[in-house]
Amino acid sequence: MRIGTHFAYWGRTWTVDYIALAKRAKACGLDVLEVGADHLLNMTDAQLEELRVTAKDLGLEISANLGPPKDKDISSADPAVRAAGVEFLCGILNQMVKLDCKILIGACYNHWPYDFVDIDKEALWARAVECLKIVGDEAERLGITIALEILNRFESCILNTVEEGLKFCADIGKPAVKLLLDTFHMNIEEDNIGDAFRLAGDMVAHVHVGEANRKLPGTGRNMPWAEIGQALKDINYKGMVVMEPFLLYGGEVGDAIKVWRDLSGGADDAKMDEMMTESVKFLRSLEA
Ligand SMILES: [Mn+2]
Repeated sequence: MRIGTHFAYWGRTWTVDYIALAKRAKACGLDVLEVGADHLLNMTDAQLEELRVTAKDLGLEISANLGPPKDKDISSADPAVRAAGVEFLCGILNQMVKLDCKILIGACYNHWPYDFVDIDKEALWARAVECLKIVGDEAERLGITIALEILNRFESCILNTVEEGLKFCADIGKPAVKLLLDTFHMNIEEDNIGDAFRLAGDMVAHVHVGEANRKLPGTGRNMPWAEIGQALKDINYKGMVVMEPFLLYGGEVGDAIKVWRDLSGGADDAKMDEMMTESVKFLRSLEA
């Protein structure tokens, strides 16, 4: 099991020093650092190369997590916005090659955080499918997998369940386009989390893990971790298992994730690392 975390665990801003975070992630026992995919567009080739070499030397893999902005939403009714969205996604894929990053994940099919101004689901779905056919071909050409994240009803009106995700991928019909299943969202929308993983089967290209309140895996009592571990074995899942723990109140990260209180227990930097290290051990114990 290759265990990772979203980079924003450690901070309140989306802008970070990835070189420092890569070292910190490795020190916590992590195998994967999930970075902000849109950040790659603002990085120079030299910066991408520095991060690629740093990660390679550390034995750390990089995944790229995207929440597209509204003006680059491929589900938009405006053809110019859709065209900008396709260009944006293809641009990110090409930057990922320079980083030797093989997986783009997230709500790539619309914008995030979604504003729910347009809730014509069928039309949003159809437009996003057409654009993802183009982006899916580019991903395949570059050897990259796109894992579309199934989100809960408060974050998306397109994909809320694995059943919908499978239909969406079938409509796209491109081998590079698969699914991301996230326990936080599944806990809200699926009847049974283990069954949902088994239903998705080999279409699961990426997994996000977190407690129901987005705390670190293993720190709560509600999430059926043993069942989740068994389901991943049942589907012979070999991809990354990436945490998305959001504990810090305030700042642009806390505001976007809607963290309205401190969930860290007043942790300082050292304590944040200690808690991450413990959670990595917990996830590894699920493999046994
Ligand atoms: Mn997620």
